[in-house]
Amino acid sequence: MLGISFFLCYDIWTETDKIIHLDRNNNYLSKENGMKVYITGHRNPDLDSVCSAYAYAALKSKLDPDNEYIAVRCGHLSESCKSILAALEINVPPYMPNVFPKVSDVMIDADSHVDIDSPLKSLAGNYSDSNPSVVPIYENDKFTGLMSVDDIAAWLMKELSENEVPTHSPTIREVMRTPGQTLQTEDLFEEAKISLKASQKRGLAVFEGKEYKGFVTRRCFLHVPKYNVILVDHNEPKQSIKGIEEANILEIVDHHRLDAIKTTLPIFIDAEPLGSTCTIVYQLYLRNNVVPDKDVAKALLTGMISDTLILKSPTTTQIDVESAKALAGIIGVDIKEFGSEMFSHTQGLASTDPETAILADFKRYTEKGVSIGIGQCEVNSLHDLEEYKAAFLKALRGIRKKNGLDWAVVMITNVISENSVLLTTNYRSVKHLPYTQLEEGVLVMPGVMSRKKQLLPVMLYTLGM
Ligand SMILES: [Mn+2]
Repeated sequence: MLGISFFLCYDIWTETDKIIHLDRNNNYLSKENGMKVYITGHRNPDLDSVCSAYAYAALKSKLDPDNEYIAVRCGHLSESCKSILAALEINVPPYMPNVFPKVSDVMIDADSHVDIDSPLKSLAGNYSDSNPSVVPIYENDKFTGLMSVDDIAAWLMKELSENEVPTHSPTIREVMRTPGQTLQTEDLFEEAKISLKASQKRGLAVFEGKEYKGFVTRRCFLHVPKYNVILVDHNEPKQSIKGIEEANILEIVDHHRLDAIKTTLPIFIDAEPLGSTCTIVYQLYLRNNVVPDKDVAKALLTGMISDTLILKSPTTTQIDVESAKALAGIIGVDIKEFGSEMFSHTQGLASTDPETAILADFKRYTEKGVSIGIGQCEVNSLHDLEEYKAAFLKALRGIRKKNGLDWAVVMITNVISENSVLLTTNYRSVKHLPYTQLEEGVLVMPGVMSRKKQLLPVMLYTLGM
């Protein structure tokens, strides 16, 4: 399937009747088999990433039923994300670690069952039709190995070296030689290609675990298959699914700064400085006159509420507010109640591993030769801060050291009361921060909710003091 879609893309340059192009609804038109398109958010996926991937896959499937749109996530979810998605009964996109081409993308599924005790000549039909270089052979319906044309030639040459003509018509068992090495469906295309070359065999059998799945021949490796991918909630290749450099990027829908990968073909990009990617996806529903169903609306509102901290973060725009209202209407909920309910499933920080919690959303910046790291954790109450603050400060010092940072901080944001507490390592600029210090390493930041719009600029400013 992937091989086919690769050729279709390639055909843009060669055959106009097989062209894939975008129609006015951004559908990929092809007259051939449907292609598989994977929609993924960034690594360390957050709610906006998984929800926008899910909702956009639903929209694309509706607009373009000829192709298959599959939402995936390229990383593992935090415990908080997991419990929120579970509580809201939102479908979690399956985990897909990479888009490197694999053996499963080029292997041939064998549908014919040739038994090892059948006469060799029973294959005469196969050879007159298609000239297979290998044929999968079974014994009592269990795969035993691949018989290659080399096996037949070797048997024949041995016969001819001893007799004028072959003495008898052999069975496959007599002709077939010992099986060679095998491959796994998940093996990488490039590595499998090298294995096959080195094996001197014409084909290798492919297994998934212990189960026989098909085989590959040298012909399978003539063209590199490419995965088709749509990126949501990110555009930088280093934040994307592994192997993205080798994939076809078909679209980008995002609300971050642009540092995208170079593409071969013109692509659809919707990058807008809105509060969440889910808001952009909702705008795409509107533009295409599609009303999201309740499940999709719930996912979209979840991503929006999560990225904008219940529409309170300074990244929130009027479009986010209006979109959230419309979605809340579809679901039949009150935004504030929905948000509080959602964040009530966030894991309390006292029960988490401090390092994991800080690194779950940790961004690094280098400015004026100073390297800083800022983590952010969202909570719905700061009443239990006493219980975990010492452990968090200790973890923060460890993170600073391990990552060679000059200054490491974590902002713990109460999304309900719209305040944050800043935990910080010892650094000379701490005394210049315009926040009240409660005790060493602990500062209160009333009204501060955004790392990129509020805290980061202040921290960068103090570096020059
Ligand atoms: Mn986002």
